[in-house]
Amino acid sequence: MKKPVLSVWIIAVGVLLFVSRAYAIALPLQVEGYARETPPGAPMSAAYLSLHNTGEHLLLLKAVELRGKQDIGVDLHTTESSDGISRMRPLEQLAIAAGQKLQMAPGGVHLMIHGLQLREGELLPLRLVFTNGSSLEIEVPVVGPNKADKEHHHHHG
Ligand SMILES: [Cu+2]
Repeated sequence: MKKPVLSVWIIAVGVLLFVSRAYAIALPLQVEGYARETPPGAPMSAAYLSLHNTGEHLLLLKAVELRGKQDIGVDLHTTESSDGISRMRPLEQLAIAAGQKLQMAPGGVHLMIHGLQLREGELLPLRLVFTNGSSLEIEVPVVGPNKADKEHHHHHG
């Protein structure tokens, strides 16, 4: 009895692997963004992405990694205010609905980068990991504080 059950599982896992790999090749996501230069003496900085899901399925971003530096933490945060005080809260995952363009912004959803000094002009190599097993590698520019503000206003203008 056990052998047939096991072989069915192997086939099922094989099919799943094939499907997720095929899906990864055509991840329908347009990403833009920037990171802010780390202020002098600050232990962390933030990055903001715009994620446009051009596909027909919900995408769940579950992790962001800094490529080549696994000891550096990149956290998904959201900002909540209660009693006039805003606090950052970690997000387990970030949902991007089909057709939705999710815009991270100061005071909202953002990426928090710990343990790395970001300098204006650098490129930050990130890997976005999704719950369906696919991932996307991107690079975002590091901008200085004045430029980041201009960029922010530009997106909303
Ligand atoms: Cu944060």
